[in-house]
Amino acid sequence: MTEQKDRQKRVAVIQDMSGFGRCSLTVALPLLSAKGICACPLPTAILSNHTGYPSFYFYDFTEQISAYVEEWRKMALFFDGIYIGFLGSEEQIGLVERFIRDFKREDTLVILDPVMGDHGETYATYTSAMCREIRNLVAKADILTPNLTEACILTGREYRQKGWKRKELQELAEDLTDRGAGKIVITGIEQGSFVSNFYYERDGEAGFIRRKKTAKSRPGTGDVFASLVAADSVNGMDFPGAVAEAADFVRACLIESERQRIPLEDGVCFERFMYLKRTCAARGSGRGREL
Ligand code: PXL
Repeated sequence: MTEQKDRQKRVAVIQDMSGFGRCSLTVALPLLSAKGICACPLPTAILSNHTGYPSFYFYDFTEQISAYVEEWRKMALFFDGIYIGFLGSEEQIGLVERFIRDFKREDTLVILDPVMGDHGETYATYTSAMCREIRNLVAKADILTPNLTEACILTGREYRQKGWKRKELQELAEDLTDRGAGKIVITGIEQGSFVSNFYYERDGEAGFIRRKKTAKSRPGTGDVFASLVAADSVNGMDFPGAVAEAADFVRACLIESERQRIPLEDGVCFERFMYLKRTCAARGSGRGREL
């Protein structure tokens, strides 16, 4: 039987559920849904709020994952995308590798946002063993979306906030493709009054998507960015196009969040932009306005 051409896409989203602070699943699920994708969460941890706040409740979901996934296996589910973000334990990395082995079909895209840290520091629940093990997942990723801190951790380079030359970024990206990743976008590179994203496709294009820095950086923007790149890629958009749309969307969210004086740690009010034409599934439907 031939597959219906406009069949709805389905993506497994492997990340934590944080009740407050706009990150991971609470960002990924609505954004993927708005892109017309059926998003299926596989929680890695349950938190009251993200780890950037001074205090948080953290429930590691590792022990539940096998039984949870076994039910999906019984249902013979398949996915057009497997999108991985914040993980809860070192052991989960092996479970994710197994998930990819069991659920990846020939045309399934694996999108890895190697969430580990930002601004040169690792997040509170990430151990050095976890960071080391995440390198194993890089080899399985069709698309990898590290920020500069994470790209440095993955390749064993020293982090610095500023002064990255194109040649260095190209070498960094090549190092990651040598480790097995297909397409890379390194996010949040400060270049004077701009914030750049450097994209690199093995055997393909490379370049900068640069946007004027107009607001302070905030947590969760990496999750918004990766979710849009994941959704657009699964929907068949070219990689530079997906990166550019994500960069525009994050910038609009940052500006609006600052205008509304939302506390920095509460992330970005992406919900305000969900109806916009370029970001919702009904692209070209005539509703909403361009970013
Ligand atoms: O935005 C990345 C992220 C995801 N999930 C949790 C986090 C963070 C960053 O702090 O704490 C729980």
